[in-house]
Formats: sequence, structure tokens, C-alpha cells
Amino acid sequence: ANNERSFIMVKPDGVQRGLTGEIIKRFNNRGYKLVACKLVQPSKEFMQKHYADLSSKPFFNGLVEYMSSSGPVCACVFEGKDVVKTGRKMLGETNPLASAPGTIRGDYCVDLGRNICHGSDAVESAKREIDLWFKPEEVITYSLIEAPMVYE
Ligand code: DAT
Ligand code: MG
Repeated sequence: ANNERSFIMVKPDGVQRGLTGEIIKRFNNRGYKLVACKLVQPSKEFMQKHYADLSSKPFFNGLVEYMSSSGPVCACVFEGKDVVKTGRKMLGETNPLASAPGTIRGDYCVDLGRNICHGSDAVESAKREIDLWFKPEEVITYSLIEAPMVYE
């Protein structure tokens, strides 16, 4: 569907390195519509909820600690055709060194624990993450004036 939504987040390292605009730009340039965007300093408890699926992993505590104490994140929602799967491709692999040049991680980072961005991995997790990060009124429904030039 053309109105699929994904939760895309610039992580603290991405914000600190001034890459917020670059990451938003890539999704916009692809034709995806920005429907929510805010700078947040998440608490440790909040990041534990966001990454709940990873709570048994050995890197969980470090990940949560990093995400909640290294500066703000930029939380965004993008909307468009197949945005969840395509967004993951645009991000690259979880490990930046395995990410092809041309992807966000493949162009801007090198370390697993500093991979600058998050993207939902499935439509269901996107829904869960958007509900966690945003109040309903913070996700804006509007039509993009260029939509007929992006979609046939
Ligand atoms: P992704 O962010 O690509 O969806 P994930 O959900 O498996 O990857 O993990 C969330 C984040 O946790 C990931 O972006 C970086 C960190 N991470 C994943 N695997 C790791 C590992 N083996 N060691 C250290 N950090 C890891
Ligand atoms: Mg993930």
C-alpha cells in the first residue's frame, strides 16, 4: 500500500555527527513522505521498551545505556509504498562494515554499536514503534503535492 509507514530514527551518534538532515533527505529524495519528526532524549526505561525484543542479548544493556545517555535522537515516521522493506535496504546491514556503499550505514559509519540510524524491520514492528514514540496527533495526515509525480 502507498500509505505504509515506518519508524526511522537518527540515533545519538547520527545526531551528534550532524547527519540528521542527510538521513531525512535520503528518504525524502526517494519519494517518501515525512509524517512525523521530533528530537527526543529518551530515558533508559523507554529504550528498554523500544528494544524489548533484544532484552536477552549480551549487548542489550550497553545498547540501552548508549541510546539514552549520548544526546538526543531524531524520531521520524516516513510514509509510502513498501517503505518498511525499502527503508531497511536504504539503511544497509546492521553491521556497517557489511553495508554496501550507497546505503546510509555503508556511507557514513563503521562500527556495529555506532550505526547512526534505526529502521523498523516489519510492518507490525513499525506499528508498535510508532505507537510507542508518537501520540496519534503527532503523526500528520496530509497529501504530498508531488505525489502524482512519485506514483503512477
Ligand atoms: P537493526 O538496528 O539493524 O534492526 P538489531 O535490531 O538486530 O539491528 O539490533 C539493534 C541494534 O543493536 C543495532 O542497530 C546495533 C546493536 N547491535 C546489534 N547486534 C549487536 C551486536 N552483536 N553487538 C553489539 N551491538 C549490536
Ligand atoms: Mg532492529
